[in-house]
Amino acid sequence: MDLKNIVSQFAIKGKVKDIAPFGGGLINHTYKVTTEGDAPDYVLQNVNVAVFPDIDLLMNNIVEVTGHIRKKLEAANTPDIDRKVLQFIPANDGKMYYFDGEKYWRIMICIPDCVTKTGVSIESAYIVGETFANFQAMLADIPAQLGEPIKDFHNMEWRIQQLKDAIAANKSGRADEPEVKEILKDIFDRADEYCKAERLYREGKLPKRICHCDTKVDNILFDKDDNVLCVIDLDTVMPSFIFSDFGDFLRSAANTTVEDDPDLSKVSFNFDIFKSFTKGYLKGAASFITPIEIENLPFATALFPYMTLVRFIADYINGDIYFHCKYPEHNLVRSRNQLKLTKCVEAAFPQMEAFIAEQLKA
Ligand code: GN1
Ligand code: MG
Repeated sequence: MDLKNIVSQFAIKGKVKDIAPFGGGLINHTYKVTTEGDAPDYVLQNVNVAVFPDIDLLMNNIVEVTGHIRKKLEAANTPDIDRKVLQFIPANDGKMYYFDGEKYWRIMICIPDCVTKTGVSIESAYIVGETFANFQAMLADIPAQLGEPIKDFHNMEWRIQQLKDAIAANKSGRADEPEVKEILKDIFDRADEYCKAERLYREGKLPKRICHCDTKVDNILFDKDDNVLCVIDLDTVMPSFIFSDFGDFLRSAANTTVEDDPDLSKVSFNFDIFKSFTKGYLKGAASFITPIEIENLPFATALFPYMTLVRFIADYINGDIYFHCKYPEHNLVRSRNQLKLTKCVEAAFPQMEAFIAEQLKA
């Protein structure tokens, strides 16, 4: 079925002028639907059901989350609400997706006059920290029970197990490459330490809260003046440790280059971004954050480059079946990059701890 035909299955306004590929996500395929005249433009997505097998659970989560956030924004008399929360449009049969016999599709209104970025300024890192903390605070009292669209998504113990399974199966033969073996040694030397959050959770010391779970910089829409409009890519919103949103944001924002830069000399940890983001986050999270969560923010900052490294190298060994790759070594390049970042963040532990202690005194 052609894309125009798919769009016509949804209750959208206006006449379609153009449909073109859009954005750089690694999981779903995304298109921008431009309409004629005053009608809004739309974003059409083909949902990757290999990754999100339960589309009803997924879309139900998203409808609950966007609805709850919209109500909060309305209650606070926030101006320009349509640019501050996503709005999905039902299909003609009332469902929040359309199945064409092969693929699952959904459509949302394209927020006008916004930009995405691959990096943030020191000033905007503060605002983004506050934004993510507010996002968690707004969802703290959502009445609906949200499901896990990807089971154990940010469970480090599970990610280590997946890596072990990938190595045991060694489908691509890549687990035997000398460089891969070296990377694996670095990973397994650290595995116990990085599974700390799951242990604290089992001991009843660490809570789970509703988190976004994919807070990389390119999942935020900014207006032309660098203000945050809203958080997008809500597929992974689910109960998790707050480390998810804190750590995953810094993984992209505090890396001095992109996650797949092959030039490792460009990878380092931008401590000024960490400081500014942490300040904003602590301010926004003051209503809910507990001492054990605060104490582990440096851990969270290292956890996400580490977890993403584990996921990239597992996918490399599995033969590139999960993340879209532009060339055969892409997942290996991403892995090297995230390992370097993990080490840079680890080296900054004493400074991170000192900075947070200072914030608590202030
Ligand atoms: C994927 O879809 P995208 O590109 O926003 C992945 C994240 C990874 C990220 C790495 C559902 O996010 O967990 O951190 O790639 N999303 C899923 O770039 O696996
Ligand atoms: Mg994305």
